[in-house]
Amino acid sequence: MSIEFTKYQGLGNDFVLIDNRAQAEPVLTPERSIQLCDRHFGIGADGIIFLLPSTGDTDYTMRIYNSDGSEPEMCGNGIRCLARFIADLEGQANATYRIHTLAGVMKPQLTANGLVTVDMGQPRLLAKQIPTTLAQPEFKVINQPLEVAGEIWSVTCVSMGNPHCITFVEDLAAIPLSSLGPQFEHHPAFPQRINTEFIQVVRPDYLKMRVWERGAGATLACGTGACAALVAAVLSDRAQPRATVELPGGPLEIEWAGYDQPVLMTGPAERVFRGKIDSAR
Ligand code: ZDP
Repeated sequence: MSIEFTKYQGLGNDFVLIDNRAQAEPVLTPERSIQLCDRHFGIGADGIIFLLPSTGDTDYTMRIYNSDGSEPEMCGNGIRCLARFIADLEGQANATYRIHTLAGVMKPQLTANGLVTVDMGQPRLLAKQIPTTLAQPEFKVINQPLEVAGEIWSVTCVSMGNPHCITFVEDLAAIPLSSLGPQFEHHPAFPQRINTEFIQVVRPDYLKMRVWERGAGATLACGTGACAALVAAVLSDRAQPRATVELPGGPLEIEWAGYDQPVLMTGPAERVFRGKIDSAR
């Protein structure tokens, strides 16, 4: 079967979007998604995102496969791309959508200046919600020591639906991401594996970040990761409630007014090209 796709990117975090509105299950298998994400043997992407029919009181459902075929609960840059994809399909500007994800309902809004703002819901901070064994299930993990690669790192854990481990560093450029990243990702303290963000606080309203994503490795940007990083920086008095998080692919604006408040993420999402593929190979 031939399937149409559209490629989108948000700050260089790139996704293949599939119009899956006619069916409740993704039309591609995780195995086929791995092939398509390959940058030499496929289309090339950090993940495959499916626009599915609504679930409950929402407009649509989003599901995503990482480039390794695993399925994360949420994807921040991806949901901005999904909102742009829906607007392109439906021909609407400045719309707000309610999207069902495995991490709950997310609310992306296309703004007049061409960006997308997403209400990402509240961060989850308890060890059992991450999940991590770094604290008792009902406790938070803020500035806790974690040994990785023979060094002690001070880490803060935040779930934006998907799990994140944040560590603040003096010199971001000096971090050997590709050797350290996998050791965080597969550390026994994180039973569902982990996305890892290294953050340098330039100013209380300006953070720089590099990320090693669970199931995708070093990417140019991670929306949920930028949200988790701002939450971690606010919790440890390093940042203001509203800050710019600069990723290798560009800046995101993140806002979190504190406990019981949702995290708001604003950034770009752009269509790159369209094409056709076979559902199986
Ligand atoms: O949690 C995970 O396994 C992530 N790799 C999912 C993708 C996150 C993403 N980069 C984001 O922007 O939040 C899409």
